[in-house]
Amino acid sequence: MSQLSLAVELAGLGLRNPTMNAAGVLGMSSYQLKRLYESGAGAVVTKSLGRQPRNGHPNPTIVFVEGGVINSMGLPNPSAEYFRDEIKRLKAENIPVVASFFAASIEDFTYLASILTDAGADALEINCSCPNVGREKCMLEADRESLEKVTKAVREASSLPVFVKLTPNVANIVEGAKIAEENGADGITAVNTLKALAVDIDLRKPILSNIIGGLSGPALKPVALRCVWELFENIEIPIIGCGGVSYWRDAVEFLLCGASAIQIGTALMDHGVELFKEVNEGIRRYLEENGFRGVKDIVGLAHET
Ligand code: RRO
Repeated sequence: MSQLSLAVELAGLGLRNPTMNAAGVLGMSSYQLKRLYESGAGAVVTKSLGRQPRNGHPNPTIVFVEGGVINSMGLPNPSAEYFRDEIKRLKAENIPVVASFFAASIEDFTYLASILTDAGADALEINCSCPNVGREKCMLEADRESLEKVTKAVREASSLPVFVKLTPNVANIVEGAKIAEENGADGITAVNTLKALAVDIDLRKPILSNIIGGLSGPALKPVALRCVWELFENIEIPIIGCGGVSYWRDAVEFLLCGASAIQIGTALMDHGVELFKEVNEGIRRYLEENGFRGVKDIVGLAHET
């Protein structure tokens, strides 16, 4: 029996392997999340939850483009209040749960952090990077002051590990990450989707009802890798890589660039939930064949000269 283990630790959160789903993909119920865990995910991430239930934007909210998908779902979710029992169901089965949430005010961020903590979540992921709600002012992406206040407020409201999910839609992703780190974040999830647009030439109109959406999938991967690379060189807290992981090799690329764990989103639509097993087996094979003993051995290795 090999001594090799895929287990990782993220700011005190111990996981059996470094994979999770990305927030928003198959995270709308405990049933879906349980299925992800049973398929091999190391932890599961809820759909981003708000204070009130939301239906999201009218259709079309998703369009397949070359190299990925553009979505403008508009934060549909059943509310954090409703999700409390879903989290409790997952915790009754010892499933590690990362609760993703968003709000439009500091007061709501604080409220959500405390009810999700009380529900039993293992970690919080602050979504301050949704590309699809700018007009409603929940979009904190390039706003340093809000990022500082939100991180600080959530940090004070919860003793759980706090991850801050950042947007790639900024000139310098390190700035936001440093603000989050200085204000108590335990990790950075990099990245959310990249602002994008698709056009229907017959209708001569943008396809999505919201016009602009967020690009995910293979086309996002090189951008996400670049962000993880820059973050690893500039912050101390762990990085969770997200953006275009479709095969085990992609996961290894993220680990080598400095991610301590990875999230898979869009590829679950094409490859199904079996992908977690394939990715974990691929990482294990790679570690074995190259003489490494664990995931930690390769985190950031591509930075070594
Ligand atoms: O629901 C969405 O429109 C959405 C969210 Br909350 C997000 O964080 N990222 C994204 O691409 N879509």
